[in-house]
Amino acid sequence: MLLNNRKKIIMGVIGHDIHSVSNILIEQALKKEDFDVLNLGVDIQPDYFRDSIIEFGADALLISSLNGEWKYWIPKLTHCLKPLKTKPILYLGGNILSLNNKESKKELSKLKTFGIERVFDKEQNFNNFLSYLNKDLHHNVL
Ligand code: B12
Repeated sequence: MLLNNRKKIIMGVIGHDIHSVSNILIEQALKKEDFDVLNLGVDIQPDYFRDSIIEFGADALLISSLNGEWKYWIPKLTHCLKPLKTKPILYLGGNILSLNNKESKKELSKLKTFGIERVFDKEQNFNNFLSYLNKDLHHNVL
């Protein structure tokens, strides 16, 4: 069996969210960057993320939420990943933060308590995300 040392990434859209466009685009962009990508697609519940991490092994888990359901699902995901000995770095992107500045600060700090350090809201540049991902995975800065 040939082994490679490409970093492994699992991605999917959490909850009952069926917005698929960004999911497809992000997968294509990551494959060009030479990552091993397992795309679970849309409508993905926490236990499926967990089982995939166990099966595939993952250095990073990219969670998308476009329809606002993340507030319900992220606490459930955190609970579900708790028993894992090695956890991937968690990234959350999509339509995440409120427009209200005060509210969005609260949301960010809440996400930190759930172990999500990297949040990429809708208007953020994708290259910015890729540079964080490369730094996190290749230099273990978190
Ligand atoms: C197309 C669309 C649909 C289609 C989806 C078809 C499909 N196969 O994907 C249909 C009609 C099915 C749909 C349904 C619904 N939708 Co809709 N939809 C949209 C729309 C118009 C475009 C989404 C899109 O494809 N954008 C293009 C992609 C490329 O952009 P993106 O999704 O924003 O993703 C970018 C970033 O967010 C980022 N990103 C995404 N994930 C991640 C992850 C990481 C790690 C990183 C770094 C970046 C990242 O990358 C992308 C490129 O920049 C948006 C409005 C809009 N203009 O955004 C509403 C929108 C997302 N929908 C919305 C809603 C409310 C719904 C429904 C609940 C409506 C209803 N009442 O039924 C349902 C939900 C269905 C469900 N179960 O999820 C809301 C969500 C509001 C919220 N977040 O609170 C929006 C914002 C419309 C609005 N202004 O109200 N929708």
